[in-house]
Formats: sequence, structure tokens, C-alpha cells
Amino acid sequence: MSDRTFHILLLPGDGVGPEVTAEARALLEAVGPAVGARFVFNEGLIGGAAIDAYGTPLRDEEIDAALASDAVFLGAVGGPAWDNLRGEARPESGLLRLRKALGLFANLRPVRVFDALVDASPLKPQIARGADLLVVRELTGGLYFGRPSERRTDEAGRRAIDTLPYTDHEIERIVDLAFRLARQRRRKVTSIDKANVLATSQLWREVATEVGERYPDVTLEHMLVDAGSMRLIARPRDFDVLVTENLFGDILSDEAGVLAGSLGMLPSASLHGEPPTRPGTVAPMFGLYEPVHGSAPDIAGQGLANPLGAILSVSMMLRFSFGLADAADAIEAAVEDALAAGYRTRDIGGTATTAELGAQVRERALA
Ligand code: GGG
Repeated sequence: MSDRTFHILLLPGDGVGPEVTAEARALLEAVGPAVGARFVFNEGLIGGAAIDAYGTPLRDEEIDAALASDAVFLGAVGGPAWDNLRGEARPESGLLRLRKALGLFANLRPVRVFDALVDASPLKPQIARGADLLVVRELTGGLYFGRPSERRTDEAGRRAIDTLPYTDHEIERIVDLAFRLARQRRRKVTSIDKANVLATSQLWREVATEVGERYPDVTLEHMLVDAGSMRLIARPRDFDVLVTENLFGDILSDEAGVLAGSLGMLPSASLHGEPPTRPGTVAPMFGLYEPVHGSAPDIAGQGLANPLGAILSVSMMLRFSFGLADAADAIEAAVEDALAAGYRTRDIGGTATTAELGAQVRERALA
């Protein structure tokens, strides 16, 4: 087994971020020797923690450190302490700036319903069971980055503007990635838009259709976001890969958390490079990994947060950035085992603490 050293910039962030990233870090440090790898962590600040320390949600130093790393692992940003801030002063803008600076246009959010958690979803077991889909969210365009984005007060009163721009290039590259990922799954892409109303969605649908013509072996369907959001919880097994713009992707993947039993279960990878070349393997690429959930300030510091979204995120890191697919498989199997043995945090109907569930996964990943 070769000895490989991987440098990870760790940005725990705010709220439950430090608690869940600590469990995932402990897991990586524990499995490293078994897979001939060494994970070296360099810690930095982002979000509210960075505002408190440096007066800004993200410094250039953290961007430079990210560029010097093999991967970035992030917890969560935001919280009520910074709710009075606006625009680029807000904690969330640090995360947006980081994604943009690193060119991470593709956010992969897999949603898997573990058998042991079918009863944790409010949906009927026959609806949630076996659902396994991948949301591919465009991450560096759309409303999140369009300008102007501002507030002003004039004779008509208070006014706020956001702008929703997309170019054909931005749409083409994310939809193309979705097709390549679908080729490794069940060969179906559902492109979600609002083409009956929005000009950007009409362009989206046009470009997605053109991309689809290059993949005759993959089925493409178009769906309006309103119908898609209903279908997602009524017939989730109809979906394989969903591809959509930034805001729709954020909302739909949070909705999909209901299928998995809790938003706390969902991991994510943000990438700019090539997708895997064959199932379970990649030409290693740089990426940012983070649980889909936010900072959950209401439960922060109490040991109640679910660490599995963070743990499954480092499993994606092993797979996509480090080429350690076997180790990633072992972690996913350990999560499945721990859940099957009944270990659950409060959000998925149990009483285990963050640290207890993290330890159960660690023990099984090393077995
Ligand atoms: N771990 C994800 C997180 O902290 N999300 C907070 C947030 O504001 N995210 C913005 C977005 O993903 O759209």
C-alpha cells in the first residue's frame, strides 16, 4: 500500500459546524493508516467565526490556503448573531465567495434512503424506501451571483433587486456533467426549470436539450420546478439525476432531506473538474465538501447534531479528490451498519449524541 499524504483545509464555521466536522475528521484520521494515507489538516475560519475574528466572512488567506490544499472540508456558516448584517458582510457570503474563487460550479448532493431510516421519514415507507437520487446543482451562477443585487429606498418606498443571469456556457457544462454522472447510474436525467415563466429557464431547457442529443443512451426529461417538487416526495423513485440551477437546486435538495429522514443525513461535493471516469473511481480532482445542512444554531453546542452528513461528505472527498474509493465504500457501509444497529441522533428519532454516533461509525469503519 503506497503512502500518500493529503492536505485538507478544514473550515468548521459556525453553529454545529465544529461538532460535526470534528467527528468526520476523527474518522479520517482513524482510517488513514489502514488505507496507506495520511490526512494533514490545516484549520481556518469562515462565516460568522471569521467575522468575529477578522471582521470579514472570508479572508484572502483562506482562499490561498484552499488553493494550496488537495481538498476543503467545511462545516456550516451563519447564525442569529450575524442576522443584522447585509449582503457581502453576511456569513453566507464567505461561502459563496469561496465557491466562486475556487470555480466550483457543480454541487453534487446525493440523496440515499438507508433502509434503517425509512421509518424516520414522515413519508409512507413504500414511498421513501429505495429512493436513490443525485441532485446536480449549478453553484456559481444565477440569483446568488447576479448583479445588481441591492436594496434602496426611493419615492416608491423600499425596493430590493436580485438578478438571475445564465449563459449557455454555464448551463452546458453543468448539464453535461449531469449526463456523464447519469451514465454511471440509471441513465436518466431530469432537468428542472421554470421555462413557462423565466427567460433563463427557456435558455436552460434549450441548452439541456442540445446536450441531451450528445447522450442518446441517457433519457432526458424536462420538468417544471413546481411539478418537480411535488414529484420528489410523491414518487421519488422516478428520479435518477436531477440537474438544475442554483436556487432551485438548493431548495429541492433540502426537500429531498425529508426522504432521507433528516437534512442532517445529506452530504455534498462541490467540484469544477471532470466527473468520475468509471463508477467509484476518479481522476482525483480538487473539491470542497460540506454537509448540506446549515449551522442549526438552536442545537449548537449540545451534542445533538447529526454527524452523518459531514461523515458522508468526507467519504465523497475520499472518492472524488483522493481516489480512495474502497475507503469511501467502507465508510458508507459503516454508516449503514451503525444505523442498522439502531444508533441515531435526535433528528432521526434516536438519543445518541453527535460523538456517540461518530464513534460507532469509526469503530465499524475500522472493523
Ligand atoms: N453546510 C452548508 C451551509 O452552511 N449552508 C449555509 C448557506 O447559507 N448556504 C448557502 C447555499 O448553499 O446556498
